[in-house]
Amino acid sequence: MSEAAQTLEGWYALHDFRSIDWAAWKAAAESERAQALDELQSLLQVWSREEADKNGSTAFYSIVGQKADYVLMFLRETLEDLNAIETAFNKTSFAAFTKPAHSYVSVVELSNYMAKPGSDPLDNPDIVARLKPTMPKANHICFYPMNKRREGNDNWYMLSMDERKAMMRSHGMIGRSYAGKVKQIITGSVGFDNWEWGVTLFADDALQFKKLVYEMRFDEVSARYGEFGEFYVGNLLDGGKFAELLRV
Ligand code: 76R
Repeated sequence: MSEAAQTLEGWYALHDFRSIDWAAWKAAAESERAQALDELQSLLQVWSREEADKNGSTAFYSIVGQKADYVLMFLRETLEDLNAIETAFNKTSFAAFTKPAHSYVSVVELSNYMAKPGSDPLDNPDIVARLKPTMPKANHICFYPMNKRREGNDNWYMLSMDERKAMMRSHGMIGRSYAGKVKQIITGSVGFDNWEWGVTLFADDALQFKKLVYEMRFDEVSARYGEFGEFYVGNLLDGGKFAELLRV
């Protein structure tokens, strides 16, 4: 058996994609819409206080295209916290104007492929911070799930630790060349959801997603072993922008 990579886990993640029920929204009375928006704004305030207190982080983005209208991505200490957030949202009158579009459950993950031998990663404050990250308020988000292939001769899980390390190093070097332009959060979802990882990227310039993902396709670990699900891309929201978007 090949040696499994050691992973460190941080906050749990829920990507909650919803669509607006525009017919119901437009048919509602002005007062109902105002009430619904108020309830949503209160939750947004609760979530932003949790972020300020470093008890989690929340990202709020519109989604371009028909897969969803918006995503709320939550990072919290436990799966119970994520469940409580979902339930609190579902109890608002705003939720009645939304339809589920997609969701993804995972946990922030760092692997030891690039770790310095002999050191305890948890002594490194940068690593600890990456396990419980405050998500940046970048202009754009990009999310997609992925697997590492295990088919015939292309089976990631049959490779030796050294072979995987060499490939992950090359991957990491490409990634690092986008430092300052793209922020990535890798979340592991083996045992939690349909794919092995969720890839969430943040950037002020959306073209950097295309350039980064394209460049990585030529790198062996993506070219030979990467399998990808659906891509979601969107624009930064806040309570005010969302109210504007919903004005009918
Ligand atoms: O520097 C380090 O210590 C981290 C190095 C690193 C690891 C271990 C790293 C760097 N990644 C790692 C692991 Mn990544 N990453 C992806 C995708 O579209 C594709 O082809 C793949 C989707 C992108 C765009 C991306 C970006 N990475 C992983 C893993 C877990 C693998 C495992 O455990 O087997 C996956 C699934 C994955 C996928 N990667 C980086 C980036 C970027 C931008 C970096 C540099 C980040 C930084 O230095 O802050």
